[in-house]
Amino acid sequence: MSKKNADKGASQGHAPTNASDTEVGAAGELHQQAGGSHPQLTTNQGLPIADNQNSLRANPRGPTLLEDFILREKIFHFDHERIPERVVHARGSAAHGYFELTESLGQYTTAKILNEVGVKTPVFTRFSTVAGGAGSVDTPRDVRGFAVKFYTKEGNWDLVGNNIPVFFIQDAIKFPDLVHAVKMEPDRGFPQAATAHDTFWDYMSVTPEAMHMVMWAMSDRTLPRSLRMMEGFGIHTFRLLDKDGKSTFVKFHWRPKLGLQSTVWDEALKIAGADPDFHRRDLFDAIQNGDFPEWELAVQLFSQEEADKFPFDHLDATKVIPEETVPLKVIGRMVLDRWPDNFFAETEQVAFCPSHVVPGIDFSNDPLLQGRLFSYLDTQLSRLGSPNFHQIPINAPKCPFANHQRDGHMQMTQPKGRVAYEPNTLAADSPRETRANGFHSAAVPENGERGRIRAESFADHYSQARMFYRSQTSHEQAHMASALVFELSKVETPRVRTAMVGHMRNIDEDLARRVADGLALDAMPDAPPSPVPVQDMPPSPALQIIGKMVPTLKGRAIGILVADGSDGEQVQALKRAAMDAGATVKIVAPKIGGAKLADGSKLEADGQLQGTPSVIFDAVAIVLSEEGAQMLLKESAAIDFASDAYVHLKAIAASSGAQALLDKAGVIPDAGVVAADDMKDFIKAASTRQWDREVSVRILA
Ligand code: HDE
Repeated sequence: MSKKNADKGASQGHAPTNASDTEVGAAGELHQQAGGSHPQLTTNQGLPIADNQNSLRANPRGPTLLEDFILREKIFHFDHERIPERVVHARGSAAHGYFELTESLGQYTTAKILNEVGVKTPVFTRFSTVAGGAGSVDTPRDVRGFAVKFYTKEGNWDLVGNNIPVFFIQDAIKFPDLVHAVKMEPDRGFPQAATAHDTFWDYMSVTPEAMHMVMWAMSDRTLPRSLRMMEGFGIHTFRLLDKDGKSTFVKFHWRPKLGLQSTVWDEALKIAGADPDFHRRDLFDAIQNGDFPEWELAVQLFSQEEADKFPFDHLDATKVIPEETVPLKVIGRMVLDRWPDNFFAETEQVAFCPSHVVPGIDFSNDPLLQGRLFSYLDTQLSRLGSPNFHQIPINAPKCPFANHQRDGHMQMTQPKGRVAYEPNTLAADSPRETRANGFHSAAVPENGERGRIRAESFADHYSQARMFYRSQTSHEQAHMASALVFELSKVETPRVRTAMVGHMRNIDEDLARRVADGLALDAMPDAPPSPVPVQDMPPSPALQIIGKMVPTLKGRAIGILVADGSDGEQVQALKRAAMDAGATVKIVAPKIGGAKLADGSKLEADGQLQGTPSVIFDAVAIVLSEEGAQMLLKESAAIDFASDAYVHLKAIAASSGAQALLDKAGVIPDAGVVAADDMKDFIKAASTRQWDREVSVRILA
């Protein structure tokens, strides 16, 4: 038990025992105890437990007795430890922190959190993948959830967004179909956490409104290097309301301080094997090291009159409002500075609901958002088991809250008095509605015909998909085409493959040709008719990743491979230069105990070579003597270390002794392959990826 937890236990009022550090139990087991005073182990009723190792038996080798209530209580509780995982976004990692407003939106909204500059509001932020189960890996090709709970003075505000600013569908009624299509196929129970299968692409092929999001999903946005290097988006248009009830439309954007960065697909696949918890560990390590992840919060503000002039509908969640049309205004920052004490109590039990807003923030008529307003509250009941889930500490507002709702499973409060209704004349101190500062919905006129209708302004499914594709760098376009080829190559039904290529023709003929070629289609399929002409919108370079990557070593990790005979001074110089530039550094050696350096000293390793491949680093240094390199030629993990770093477009610094290993790994000198004593070049090359190398290591579509 850590000192911190031991202190907590002691403060719960248990009398400490005088346990020695090692005790011998009746059956001869050794009971190792951490130093310090231990609180008494008890049942859930507070009964001190004398023996936690042996159940109650009829005789030493006889049957266990039903009477053993201590055994039964322990096993009973264990049997019920799991709760249903989230139906989507089951796999997630979260952290505490704060939001600080830097620029007031007082002109547009009464929401205190958007008025009080400099005030720090506590937040809890959960990042997630969408399709996989709670135990799935961190790095599939998938959208990432980006959900922030602000514990404001006026109640909890949940901004439940994603790392992509658009969505697959325009209406919530399609969501169960979409999710059923992407999840593992129901008859066979696979694939886990993957879009590369028939049902997903079949559904896409008959859902033209998804095409813009398909482009984003096939881009490097779905392969984030770190949760700290992703943008976040509220997606929908929301409203801000001022004190007179005047409303302004708003879109919310999170922008990471470390800039955007992604992995390459082959790397993401290999990370999944090397470290299934890659993103969770990265977030944990950063926070534990005091390297607190940070994002800017920015808004796009626009009026109804401006919205009316957009060549798309601002209520359609499959559309972005280009930054070039409505610029981003930075209004604050979020810093995550504390890892949860307990994963289940906080990260698993946190319940986000887009319907959690505060006075001064309201919804738009986006039909996707409107459906979400029901779904999240509803799903928490099956997940958390009680309408009182708001009382779980991670979900409870940090401001006072009071009403006349009563009872229900797992009610934790004990309301006093005879009055549980409002209005009343009996209880002078009972909670009352307050018009002045209470929540008001936007008073907007509604007219038109009732019906199951999709507005005509929602009919353009291809123009923004085209804009997104054409806004990318040539490297990113090649990644998108290759991703489509990979995904559709996993599809067994030829019709689905060709139908998707047909949709691509409406987006970009060159893209369609590249994908058709990658699939070896005999003929170009027809493009499906588009209900409206596809427009050539001006490109938006803000939609790139490579364009937005910050060349820095901050938040990045460097691995230095050493073996017996390595030059210690060279290793230390590289380590210092990388750390000075903000990187974390790990020494990797064939044995965890370390390597015996050229000067006879020993250098301890942070990771053993076979379990610490280069895929978990952003750049590597290989510091070997000639003998060391000869020895490692027989170790495939060493060859992979060099060749993976090379094909994943990472900088490699190498000692002259390492040449034999580089040769065997197929590393060909280029701007990113530098001498180990060339610190400046290494730091520069390590701060980015060697995109130009890609054509020589991979056949892209
Ligand atoms: Fe969600 N979504 N969603 N979603 N969503 C859930 O709520 C739903 C959508 C998002 O870390 C569920 O608590 C519907 C868009 C995040 O706990 C569920 C529709 C966006 C998370 C649900 C959408 C999101 C969820 C499952 C279509 C980006 C994880 C568990 C109308 C703006 C939150 C839960 C966390 C989770 C429903 C579409 C983001 C079932 C019906 C669009 C980040 O209620």
